[in-house]
Amino acid sequence: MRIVDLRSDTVTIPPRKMLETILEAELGDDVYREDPTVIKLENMAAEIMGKEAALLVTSGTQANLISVMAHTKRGDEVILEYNSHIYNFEVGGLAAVAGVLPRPIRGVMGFMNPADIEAAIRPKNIHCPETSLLLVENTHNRAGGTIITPKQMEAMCNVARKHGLKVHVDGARIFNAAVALNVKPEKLVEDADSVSFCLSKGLACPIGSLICGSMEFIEKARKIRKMLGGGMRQAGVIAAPGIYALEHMIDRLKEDHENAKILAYGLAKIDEVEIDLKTVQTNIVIFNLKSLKAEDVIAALQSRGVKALAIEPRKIRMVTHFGITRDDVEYALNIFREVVEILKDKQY
Ligand code: TLP
Repeated sequence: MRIVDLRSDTVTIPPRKMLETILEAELGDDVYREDPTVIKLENMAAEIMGKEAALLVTSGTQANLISVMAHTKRGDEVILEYNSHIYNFEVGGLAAVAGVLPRPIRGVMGFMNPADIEAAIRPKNIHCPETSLLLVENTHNRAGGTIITPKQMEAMCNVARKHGLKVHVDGARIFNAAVALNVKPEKLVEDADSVSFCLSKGLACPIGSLICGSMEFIEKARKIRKMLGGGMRQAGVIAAPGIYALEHMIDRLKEDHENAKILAYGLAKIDEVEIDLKTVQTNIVIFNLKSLKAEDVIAALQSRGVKALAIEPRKIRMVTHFGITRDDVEYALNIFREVVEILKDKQY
């Protein structure tokens, strides 16, 4: 059966050329900082993000957790967006491991109004925790892969800065934002203290994320990574595909964005679907069903080889990526139409 897997860009299979770089990679023990391939990748990442240094870690979740721990002390409060990945889908590591108090505020397409941020910052008072960090997600996954522009970043960071907060960007998909806006990634994080990004999403690597920030911050992060069991030895086997990805896989994200638009416009024509096309800015398509249950639609799609995620009782997420062609999108749309018709018929 033909499979079109739109569950996530995390399902990408690395291209052969990327995997071949592993065999050629010069390796060493990275805990001793002796892996030249890791050092090369970290230097590339730091340069791309306009920061002093970078650190290779195992995953986006680990990158965010380490970053929070490096910026805060236990008992601090951190401000983040209500639907952010860190708050909802990182197993509560923020509270359980970092020991900080999350203070969620509602944003619009991931952007938090500076006035709302300011209102959430605790006063200097003996009764209150200290607010020490603002977390921003770019692109914002649950909002539909929406972009936080440099101007929006500046507005949020200005208020954070005014009150002495640090700013960390969960840039799991920051290259999608940069490519869509046609700006350098560093432009999106110049007002932030740190940024993490994933190699294993749209960039199609098998493993890995990077944290970028000041030398001092990265040294702290390196020690925390070791404490969390994330110190790796011949990690050049992870870094080599990462280098390949930074050199070859960024520009092609455009294709994923085009395919996401085709998918979204196709879905918008289906009566059962309710979609806000403004939110389709990169490679994520999130939409509501008017009367059908998402789990029923997902099951019917799955039995026909099209995979997607039910993210709420009537909400579905589809993500385009390296493994998805325009033809796959057209095929998935046809299957989706067929499934909706069948399920609607059953309703009556
Ligand atoms: N997101 C995954 C799942 O966890 C839902 C996905 O399929 O979208 N930040 C953001 C914005 C993310 O979307 C994700 C992963 C992470 C961090 C965590 O990255 P990993 O999965 O590498 O720990």
